[in-house]
Amino acid sequence: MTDSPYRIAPPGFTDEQWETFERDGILFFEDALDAATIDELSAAMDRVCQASEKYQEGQTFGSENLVERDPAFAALIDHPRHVGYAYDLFGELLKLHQSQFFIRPPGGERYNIWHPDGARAVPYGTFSPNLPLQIKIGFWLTDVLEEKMGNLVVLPGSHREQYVDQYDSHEPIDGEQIVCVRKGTMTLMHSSIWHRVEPNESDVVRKNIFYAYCPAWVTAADRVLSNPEWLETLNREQRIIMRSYTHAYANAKPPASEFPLFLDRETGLDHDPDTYREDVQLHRRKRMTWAERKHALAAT
Ligand SMILES: O=C(O)CCC(=O)C(=O)O
Repeated sequence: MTDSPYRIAPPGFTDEQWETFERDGILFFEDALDAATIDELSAAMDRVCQASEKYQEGQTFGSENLVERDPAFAALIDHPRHVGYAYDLFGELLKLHQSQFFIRPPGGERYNIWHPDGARAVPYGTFSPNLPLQIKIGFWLTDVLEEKMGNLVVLPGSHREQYVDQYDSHEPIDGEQIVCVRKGTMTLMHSSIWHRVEPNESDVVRKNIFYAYCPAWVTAADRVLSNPEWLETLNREQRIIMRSYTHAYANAKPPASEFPLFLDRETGLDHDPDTYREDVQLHRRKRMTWAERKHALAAT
């Protein structure tokens, strides 16, 4: 037990999961969501659809910045089911990059062509060839058990490739994986992995949610600033992870009040021991991420 007001970082990668993530660029967690959670999130999706003037039943529909649209989505910002994985990568500068859902009905248009996520002209991999600058967590709310159900399609291992011949097309690629998942599955994807979407020729509407995370200084995809009144409704960690700064440089150098975001899972500390003199202030200290430590160990 600790009397610290701060939370210990929730669980993240096991060594085996890390090895698979580094090799394939994607992880699958079956039965990550129980039936009640699937129902709760599906109901929140329905509320967002009903509140939108653009929603038309039977048409492909997507919505962004979900977190501000329904409390069920705000609760996912720092949910211990997945946030520890994002913290393992982005550490004390963790930020929510995007929260979005997709509804892909039978025959729906606008299924995506091959692409990686992130910057185009100079992609993330140029700067960070080994560690991701963005990850995307997927929550699958409907069974997608066969091909041609509006599936996500990934090319495992392609997160280190900056060129793919089939870019801008739907052409199949040898080695691609047409993702077939049961509802309740969570996926965790390196955002530089190449992916596309299958047409939906089934009679089932595909529904899923994506939450992407990145370091604070990477620009968000679905907002510039969050509504200050809405931010007040969040807990401390959720509010920090939204990184809604009116002073731009705070994205790189957040205020002292935002440290620690979490305490170290193993030591329970808010800092890395033996790195600086005692008097160096916490918000000015570098803390190693779990993934950084893992790479450092692998290099020795
Ligand atoms: O709908 C999907 O499964 C994937 C959407 C997509 O390509 C993306 O989020 O970048």
